[in-house]
Amino acid sequence: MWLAVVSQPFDARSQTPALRELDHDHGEFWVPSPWLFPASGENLSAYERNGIHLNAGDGEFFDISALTGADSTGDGRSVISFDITGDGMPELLVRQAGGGPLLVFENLFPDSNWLRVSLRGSRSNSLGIGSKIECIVNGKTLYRELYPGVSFLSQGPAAVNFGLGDATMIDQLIVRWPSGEKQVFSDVPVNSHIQLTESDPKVRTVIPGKGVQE
Ligand SMILES: [Ca+2]
Repeated sequence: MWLAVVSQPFDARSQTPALRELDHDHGEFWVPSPWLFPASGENLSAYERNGIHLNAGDGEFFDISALTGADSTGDGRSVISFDITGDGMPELLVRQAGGGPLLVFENLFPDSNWLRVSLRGSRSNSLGIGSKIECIVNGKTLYRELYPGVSFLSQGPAAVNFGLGDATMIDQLIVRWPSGEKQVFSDVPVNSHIQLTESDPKVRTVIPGKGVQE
């Protein structure tokens, strides 16, 4: 397949005609301006389907693309996770160049216990970006790294989520800050959004609409 799309013209109204006759039988197409692309119905990835895999937790991953309906043929460009519904289970937001500008996949997995962690640096950067967080629960260690800018032209919240299954207690939460400081927290409530501050042993909770509780 051959294609061409004019990139970043100085005038958004400008259009460039096709440079030669197109071979539509072999999938060639021409979009005269990038601003017209979403409405053109064309597809840069040749209708390749998006994929999503479920971590079984034992080293295996299951392809649940079709099962979840996430196998869109749109030109996916970025994906972030964020709990829109406020139940602790993160949704997926997929931004596409074609096939619909934005898809939101609500998390309908069975209810599970969870923990959301946001950070405030004192010696490190203010949002703790770059921190490594370990959550030890039921003898298993879950790893997260706080990097909200994870996808093309998109950014998720500066927080990490842990799915805890049926565990009602966290054995330990370990934060390794970019400054090199390591903190260990042992009294962490489940099913809550907590905020941890560098060099401060206090675990604060974040209540939607009310902010950080001391
Ligand atoms: Ca949710």
